[in-house]
Amino acid sequence: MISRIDLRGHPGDPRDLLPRADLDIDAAVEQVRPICADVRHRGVEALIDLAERFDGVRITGIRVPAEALDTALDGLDPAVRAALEESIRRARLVHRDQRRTDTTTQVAPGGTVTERWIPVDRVGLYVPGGLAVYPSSVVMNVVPAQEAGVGSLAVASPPQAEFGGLPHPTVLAACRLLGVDEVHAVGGAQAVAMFAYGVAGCPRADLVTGPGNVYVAAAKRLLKGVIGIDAEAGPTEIAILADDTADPGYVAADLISQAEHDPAAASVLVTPSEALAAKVEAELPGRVAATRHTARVTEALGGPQSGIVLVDDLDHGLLVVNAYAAEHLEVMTADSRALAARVRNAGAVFVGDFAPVSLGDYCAGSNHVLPTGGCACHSSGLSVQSFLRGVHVVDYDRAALAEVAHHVVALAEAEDLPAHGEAVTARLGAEGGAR
Ligand code: HSO
Ligand code: ZN
Repeated sequence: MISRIDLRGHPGDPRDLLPRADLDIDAAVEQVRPICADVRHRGVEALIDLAERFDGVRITGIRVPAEALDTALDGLDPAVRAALEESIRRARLVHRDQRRTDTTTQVAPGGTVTERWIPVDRVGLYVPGGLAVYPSSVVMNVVPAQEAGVGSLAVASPPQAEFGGLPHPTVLAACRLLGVDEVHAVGGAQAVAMFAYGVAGCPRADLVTGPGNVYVAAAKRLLKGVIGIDAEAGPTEIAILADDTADPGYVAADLISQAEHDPAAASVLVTPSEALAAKVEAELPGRVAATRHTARVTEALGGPQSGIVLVDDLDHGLLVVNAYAAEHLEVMTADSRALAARVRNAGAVFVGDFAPVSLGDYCAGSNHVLPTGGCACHSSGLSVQSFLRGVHVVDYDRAALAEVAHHVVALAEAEDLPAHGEAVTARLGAEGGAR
């Protein structure tokens, strides 16, 4: 059901020995290139044709009417509505605290540098449809954008034949709850192209965020530069660092929870305890058989990207999870808090017995759009910061410029760029900046 990888006695860099899926985005780039070009040249007409080809539904326009958003919210199960409202409330609390204030640094008398945090003007958010219908991802993308102060926000999600060519109603209801009124029935790579180039009724955006399949990731790779992107999200990952104090039932349930997303999802347990490994192996088959998505889960747990990794001790385990840099890392050990504080590489860390990843997926207040594929060693999850640019505003008076002029001239000469120095001395006259 899940393989074992024995790293005991291998104290070195474990990176190449760890299970990991690789996603061939480059191959998909060639497939999406003509699609993106088509959207660029034919706009809405191309989007309508592509919807017929990929989503199997002929639509007459891309913009979702306001009444459809209202209808979707009216039809939403009250329990789901209450859950989404609580998810939004908690996410707002956390993301509001992420907002940065501008800082002004007095560098010298009369010389300041202010860092201004300016939200991007317009963001496109892609929300997948089909197999994966994630209103929670609408929350996780929209809340930080709104808290950052982004003025214009549009959502794209694939048209669904069974809903008359509209995106999935729970996605529409989530948009309506969040106050997003610009929603387009556009899916896949063509949605990224629509945001990058703009079409009639959907002006180009500065940034596109949101999860998606390999074609969405490929379109982001292709159009990066034309438009800003968040990340090329890969299949979801959970790593669990646990010792023999952990409850094997919790560990097994959590490994299964993320395996449920995708046959390519990764579930990895890192433990120094043979006893825990054996108990988790014993727990899995019954739980997998009893869960709704048995086939998907079985494939994910059995795949080369998943496994139980045996380590010498918790310090070794820490080395391994830091090398793995999981999207989600749970720590369930005798002193989870102290160990979690030593984690350096993970998209998000879940501490102790009562913080499963699925809490973070929906209702912890944390963001669930996180770096995958080892990118957690250099990247952060989605946050208010993802929607802001820091702009340095340089404000020096004459005296402050004069004081530092000779240094500018010296560096300009050293780089053989004398005109750089002259731009300074031209302002200071004969008495110049030399001091
Ligand atoms: N675990 C996914 C997010 C998600 N889970 C959405 C359920 N719905 C990636 O972090
Ligand atoms: Zn999840």
